[in-house]
Amino acid sequence: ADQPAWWTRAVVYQVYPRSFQDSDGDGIGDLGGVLQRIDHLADLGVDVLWLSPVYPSPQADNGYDISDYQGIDPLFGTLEQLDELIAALHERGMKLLMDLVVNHTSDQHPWFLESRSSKDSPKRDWYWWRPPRGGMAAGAPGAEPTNWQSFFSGPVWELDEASGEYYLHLFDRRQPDLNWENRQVRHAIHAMMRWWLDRGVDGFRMDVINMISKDVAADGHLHDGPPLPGSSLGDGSASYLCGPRIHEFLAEMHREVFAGRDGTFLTVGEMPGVTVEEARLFTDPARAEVDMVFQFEHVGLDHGMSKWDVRPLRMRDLKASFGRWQAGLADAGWNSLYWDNHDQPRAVSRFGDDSPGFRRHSATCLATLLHLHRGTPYVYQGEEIGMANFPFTSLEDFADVESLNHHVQAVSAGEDPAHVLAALRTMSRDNARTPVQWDASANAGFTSGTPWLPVNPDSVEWNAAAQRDDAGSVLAHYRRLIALRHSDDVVALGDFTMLLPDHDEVYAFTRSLEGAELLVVCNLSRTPYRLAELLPEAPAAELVLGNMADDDPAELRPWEARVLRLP
Ligand code: TEU
Repeated sequence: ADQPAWWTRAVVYQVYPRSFQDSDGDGIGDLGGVLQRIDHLADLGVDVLWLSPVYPSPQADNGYDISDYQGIDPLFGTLEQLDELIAALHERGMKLLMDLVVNHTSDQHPWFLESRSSKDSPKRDWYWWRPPRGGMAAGAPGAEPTNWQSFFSGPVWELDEASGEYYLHLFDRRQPDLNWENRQVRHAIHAMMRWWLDRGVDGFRMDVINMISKDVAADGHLHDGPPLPGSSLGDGSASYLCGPRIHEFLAEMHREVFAGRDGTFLTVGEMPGVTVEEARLFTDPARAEVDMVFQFEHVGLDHGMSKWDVRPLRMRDLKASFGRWQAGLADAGWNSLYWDNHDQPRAVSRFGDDSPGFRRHSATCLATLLHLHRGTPYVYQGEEIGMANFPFTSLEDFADVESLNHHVQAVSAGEDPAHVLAALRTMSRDNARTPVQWDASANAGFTSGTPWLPVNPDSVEWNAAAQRDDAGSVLAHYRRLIALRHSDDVVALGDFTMLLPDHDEVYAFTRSLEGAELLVVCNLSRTPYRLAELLPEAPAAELVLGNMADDDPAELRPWEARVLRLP
């Protein structure tokens, strides 16, 4: 049989550079800061660093709006520093994954400026330009070419007064969508990707890559989506999630960029709304599209009509979702495993219990649950020290474009501002974006200046320095989980079987490979359980890894997690 791919035993660490470490005192993290903290990563034992965008950008969406694909924003440093980072990582046996944001560019990218300059521009067709709806005056309500709602509130169409046409932006209006139907666009992107690989990077995390193919009729028509309740806009996702040419585009990219190249690369497709069936097609090695998907089902389980309509997570839904993904990719395909990233609230606050008595155990319990699944685990900066949501009090505390746009839109639609603020407090992406808490000093060691987002006041107690030499810390637990994946083939490759699918508080499963079997049991609640009553084989099994020092084999305590080896 083929050797299993190297990334089946790898762990990825995500750096959101703006909030990781500042080296020059401007209050914004930078590449110099990543270089200073690189031994934190080596210490943790991670294999891959995924670096969120550092390219030149107006920063309308913190770098996910790129104005030059082949440079580094002076805010973050220089290309030379990026080369240094590649070398420093490689020296330590780690790889660098760049963020590839090619569904859209910044509206300040020269391609867009040129495209916008005239209807006859040779780059006009590089973006999605459309006239107002038949017979309607440009700018009149409803004149937008389709009824689609943007991810960041309002319509996806922005009127360009000069030409009287609209351009498409699935995200902010400063993030126009590229037209992948145009062959020149695809070639330009492939060339850019090859340029980065030649420089020494080890692959790409591909931002919303399942949105690059739009369902467009031969005459250029785009279709309305079903109306959204209580809105004049509609849901256009059927026209842009996993569109008709998506597999063709990704197979072509693989051929043009990766095929035949020496070295070991990693490609991760970030794919909101992807189904298990589609994910299997994207990641079946035989099809040569991408190595793994990064999907969103589990982080949508506490959403109602939208992410701002927050619902309690039901344990059965989580088990059903994770279970379905484990089963669906059991013999072909691969998934990413994550609780946290720069777009999600902090896991210990959202899925765990961040009150003082339970924070450490709930953080390590969630980590154990996740890292013992089949797939490649991702650690988002600060997660490994149990960082929690920020105690936001007013609208002025928020910086994120998604949060600010939502507030404007919801309040103008008549929602109670206090209610909107409460939702932001729970779900805003800014929860993930406060500076990493390195030590107990002022600004937590993140910057000598004024941080662009405030440091969480709990940094006095919750910081990396306080945990580094404490074997009972969250940090030490992450180190052990990462080491276990490296050393134990059952963790990397074993088959997954869900146990107790209907239990509301205890999450349990087995992993098995060629006669070896691990039993994982996690108590996601404050209720203690008699272990023998839940899983009779558990009390006698050998403890491989747990999150409580003074273990009582018979009892599963609040937020306790155990990895056991079955005889
Ligand atoms: O996010 C993809 C995405 O689907 C977003 O809608 C994300 O889920 C949302 O922020 C949650 O409400 C990617 C990036 O990770 C994100 O930071 C960017 O803003 C977005 O693409 C546009 O590039």
